[in-house]
Amino acid sequence: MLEQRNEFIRDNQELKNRLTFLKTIWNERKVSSGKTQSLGQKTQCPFYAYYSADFKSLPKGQRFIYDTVITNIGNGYNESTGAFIAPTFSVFAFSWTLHAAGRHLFGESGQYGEMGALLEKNGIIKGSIAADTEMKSNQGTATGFVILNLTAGDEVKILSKYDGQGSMYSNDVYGRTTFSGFVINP
Ligand SMILES: [Ca+2]
Repeated sequence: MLEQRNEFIRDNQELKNRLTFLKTIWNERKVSSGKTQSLGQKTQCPFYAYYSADFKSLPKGQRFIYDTVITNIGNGYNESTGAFIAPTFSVFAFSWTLHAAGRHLFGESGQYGEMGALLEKNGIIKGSIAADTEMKSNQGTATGFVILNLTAGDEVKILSKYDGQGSMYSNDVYGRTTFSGFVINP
């Protein structure tokens, strides 16, 4: 009888612990997400941002700042820092693009567009793309895609891999420079 009672108490405590854990997750998601979206949208935290205009290639180590935000449910993406901060723990997919211009768009001379773009999670490289063109009117394009396991607070950003050359496109004729992501399976 005493043993059964102890077992009951243990089971009860375990259930309480699980409930507390689930409440914590639920509250984290409520706090980090907007209040107007449905649960499915909230927990998927989708974002999509792009450069509003063509730009000069960036020097080594400089981060990409995607200034135009189309989608940002959960506010994980910050358009002033260019970084995505995971609002929740989950498996995320990210995609990012580059379009090297075969034209001198900012009065430069010599080399045409060339850049590398690293995707970093908490300062560690998790993805890498590069786009390069050596010829006038030719274009180099690259797209990256990664799947990452993140915990709440992890930072994902895109950085220039080396000193770039020339100009990069971000327009609706030659292609937008974009950064996007979402939770695969909330
Ligand atoms: Ca080159």
